[in-house]
Amino acid sequence: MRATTLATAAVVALASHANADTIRIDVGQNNALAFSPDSVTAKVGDILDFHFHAINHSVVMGDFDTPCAPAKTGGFFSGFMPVSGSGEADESFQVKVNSTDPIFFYCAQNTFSHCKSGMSGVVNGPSSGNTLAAYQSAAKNVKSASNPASVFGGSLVADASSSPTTSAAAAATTSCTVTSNSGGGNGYKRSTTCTSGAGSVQVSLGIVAAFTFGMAILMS
Ligand SMILES: [Cu+2]
Repeated sequence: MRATTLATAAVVALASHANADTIRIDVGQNNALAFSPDSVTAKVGDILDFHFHAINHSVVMGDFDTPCAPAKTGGFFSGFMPVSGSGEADESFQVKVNSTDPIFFYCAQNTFSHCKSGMSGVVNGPSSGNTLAAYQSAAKNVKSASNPASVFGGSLVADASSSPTTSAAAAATTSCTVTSNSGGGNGYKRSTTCTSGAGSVQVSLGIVAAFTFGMAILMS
């Protein structure tokens, strides 16, 4: 009986792996403080693929009970993704779904209070009880959003649909590791090491300086 259950589980795992889908979620598209879509259904093995739009968004996994704060165990954080002008960040953030339990996520940008304003979403959310609507309602009472100290829980992947600002980002399959990540969402420094087959490239985004300058104007 137990062996049968395990065998069945293995078959199910294999089957779901074979049919893994990549689920695109746009972050802040058309200047909306929103994820689009903000409610998705995913199975184990699927990939959540977050694409970041201007000006500076992020995605953090949270817990239903504490809106706009990082999950107490596990989770993920993309880092802040500054984008100047229009278009998308040169990397998307991909998270593998390991469970069909609800996964709440939000943007930790505090300039214009993104999470508080309803910038959150859910994977496999229930239709009643702990719903995304309930999460967003509770988020209105949160003083400010918070974010983990470093990027974790997913992979930054070169985004072919963006307009690359660096030659390294133009590589079709580039795997990147973020080596530093500081700031609470405004001025933001980013240092990414990307490997694109031919070797390792250090990418420094000039966009950061431009963005910080822009935010200084915005904040003054
Ligand atoms: Cu945001």
